[in-house]
Amino acid sequence: MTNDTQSTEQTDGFHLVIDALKLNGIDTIFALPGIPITDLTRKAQAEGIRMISFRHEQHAGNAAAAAGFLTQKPGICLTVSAPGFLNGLTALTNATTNCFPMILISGSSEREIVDLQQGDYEEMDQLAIAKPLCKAAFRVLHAQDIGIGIARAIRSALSGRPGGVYLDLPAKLFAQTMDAAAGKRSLVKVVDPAPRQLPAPDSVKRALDLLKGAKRPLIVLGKGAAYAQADADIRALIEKTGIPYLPMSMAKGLLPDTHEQSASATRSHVLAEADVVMLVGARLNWLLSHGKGKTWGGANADTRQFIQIDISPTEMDSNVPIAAPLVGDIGSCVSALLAGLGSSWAKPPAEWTDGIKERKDKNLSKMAATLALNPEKMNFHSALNVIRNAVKARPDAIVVNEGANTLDFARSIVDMYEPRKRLDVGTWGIMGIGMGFAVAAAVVTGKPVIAIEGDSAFGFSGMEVETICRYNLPICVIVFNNNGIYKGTDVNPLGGDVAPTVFVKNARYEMMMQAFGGVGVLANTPAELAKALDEAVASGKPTLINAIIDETAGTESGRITSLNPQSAKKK
Ligand code: TPP
Repeated sequence: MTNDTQSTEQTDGFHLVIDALKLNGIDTIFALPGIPITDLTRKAQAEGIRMISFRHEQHAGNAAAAAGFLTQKPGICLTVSAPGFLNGLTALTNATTNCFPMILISGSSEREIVDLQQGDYEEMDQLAIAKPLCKAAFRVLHAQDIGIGIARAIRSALSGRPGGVYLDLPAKLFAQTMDAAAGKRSLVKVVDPAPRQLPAPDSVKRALDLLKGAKRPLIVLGKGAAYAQADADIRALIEKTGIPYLPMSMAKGLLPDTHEQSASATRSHVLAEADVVMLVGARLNWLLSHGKGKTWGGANADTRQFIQIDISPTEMDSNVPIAAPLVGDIGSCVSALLAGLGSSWAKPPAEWTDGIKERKDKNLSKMAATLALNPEKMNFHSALNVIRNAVKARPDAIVVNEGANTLDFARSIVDMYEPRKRLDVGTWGIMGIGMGFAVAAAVVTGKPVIAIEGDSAFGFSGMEVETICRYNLPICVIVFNNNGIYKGTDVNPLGGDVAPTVFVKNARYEMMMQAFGGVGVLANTPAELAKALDEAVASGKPTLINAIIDETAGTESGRITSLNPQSAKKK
């Protein structure tokens, strides 16, 4: 190093971390302060990073994951060592399962003591624990490596299939000093962190040939398609081919749910009867019954062929053979397909599309009749009808949704109109994403957020209503209060303690929001719910509506009752 590039000014680990994040366009951190990262949260805020501080790390982590999904930038969660790290780890693993880019940065204890297991404050070999649970894991020991460490974390989170990355920053690192100019030079601005991956021309042709020959084609859109932000091309592909499509739950809104080609209202029919299925950013996991079995039965069970668009080559043939794998980023694959359609693409046979339309119309009018039933009585349908109307009036609002019945009914009743407006329990069906996802949605988009929450689901992250109030976020939480998990009617056959699925009856959840200065409303009727929701969305004030739902209305595990193991022993 020459003298003229050296300065007398010093920098340190704290500032190098902040500068490296800022250099890469990171403007928000979701955190929970404590040793050794308290000062990092303060200094980051002082340097202009938006610091959103939570009450529990899992929710900070979920917020980071949702921010990653919405923005295609890795969401950052910052925690303390051992317990804080572990609290964040569920969110990191969930993000990886969902293919959302996020980075969990945790402070850690002294390596020398941890490795000799000498009992340090919050001692834990965090790197080893994180490794099998996320996409990549790194540790930085020297201040001059912070730039590279953060660059590796960003590239790992975003490139190929996105996912969760763990970055371990030992306490000692933060106070390490180095020459400021050299520090600046050590930082890395990641160039093209998610490079486009073009599909091979022969694989595009193979896919198009298969699609062309189909008599009953179907397109399935997954949340990967929503993440890709290739909205216009995806819509053009569907409209130009005329192929019916099914959106998975977080792909709802990529095209409006009211689109004439949507086959959602006749899902079981199209899955059972399609002869060629093109998966776009959707995996053949349990949510699609692994591409086989009864769901995929019907006339074409043995001859059905799949086309799969995915950035990860090893996703192909994971459950059933894929006749036409299309490996690449979704935007590139879809635009290559579009280019290959030509001007004389024949729409699918009318026999297929007319049959779908007929079934769909029948099911939609059945649904309309159910929604119109007992407008005074509060149950899943009447309450969700109110929310359905509210989202129709504000299609830019983001819906967060968790629970069992609350999730399954909301998914089919509440239509979405715009891409990436629905965030939910995802691939794992995990409870606890509610308030973290809601906070992230409000923070990164500034749009109104409507969180539709089962009362059990809400309980996992309920304390974050304080966070919502503290940052005055435009979030309306609606708790579907049916007194328990699935429903509130179980009884203990022996008497004594209440049944394990039942909560305190008639709980006043709205008071939790009032406790922190937000608006709390008890809604006993759909009219009360509609009024409170309209006011919440119009005012943007933090609101919690305690929607009292008939406690007998739910079913065990919502629509996945069959996954519950049955006891072989007769009573
Ligand atoms: N713990 C986690 C982390 N995730 C889970 N999915 C579960 C437990 C099991 N589980 C699935 S749905 C659910 C639970 C506990 C709650 C269902 O009750 P509620 O949220 O009140 O919704 P409802 O069916 O009443 O609408």
